[in-house]
Amino acid sequence: MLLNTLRSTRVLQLTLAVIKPDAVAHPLILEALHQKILENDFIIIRKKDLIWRRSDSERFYAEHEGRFFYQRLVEFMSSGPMRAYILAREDAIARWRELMGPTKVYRARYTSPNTIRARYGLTDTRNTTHGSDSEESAKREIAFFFPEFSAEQWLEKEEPCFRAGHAEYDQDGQIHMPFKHT
Ligand code: 3AN
Repeated sequence: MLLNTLRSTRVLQLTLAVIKPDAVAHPLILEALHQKILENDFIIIRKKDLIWRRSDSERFYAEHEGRFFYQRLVEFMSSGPMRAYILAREDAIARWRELMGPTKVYRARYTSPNTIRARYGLTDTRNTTHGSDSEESAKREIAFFFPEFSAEQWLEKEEPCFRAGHAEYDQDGQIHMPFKHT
């Protein structure tokens, strides 16, 4: 099946999206977020369920060390299962961050009530999702969560298929798969 809605003239951008432990703990919220990704025409390139050790959490959030919320953030992010996605789309980074909404949940509820954090976030720390904020951080964060993934290889071998809409959604694996033309 051709994914016509996913056809794009511009090179697809990759981003890292994470569903944090507060949302993964609720299967219905996790499913709603997965559907939200699909409804917004993101292509799911990789998906991984994982649990962080505290040291992973500390490494990932090293830039926030010393901030008043750092300890609670690293504890929370290593407190239970989470889900990471590599997503592709035109303007994937900005679009995913737009869907997430502001970092602070109460601000999100006030200014952007339809965003993910406004709807499902619990507190400024337990705010449901993470998304890369630049191409540089997307590269770094994808490598952090998916060290086996080569963005260069993907760009060369798979991106053109996805961009042309030559892909299908695999219901079992819950990711999109490219298919090659004969
Ligand atoms: P974002 O995730 O929106 O890019 P960052 O990178 O500034 O925001 O913060 C990383 C994470 O740190 C946030 N997702 C949130 O969990 C936590 N955090 C940020 N600011 C606060 C705050 N003022 N109080 C509590 N937790 C915070």
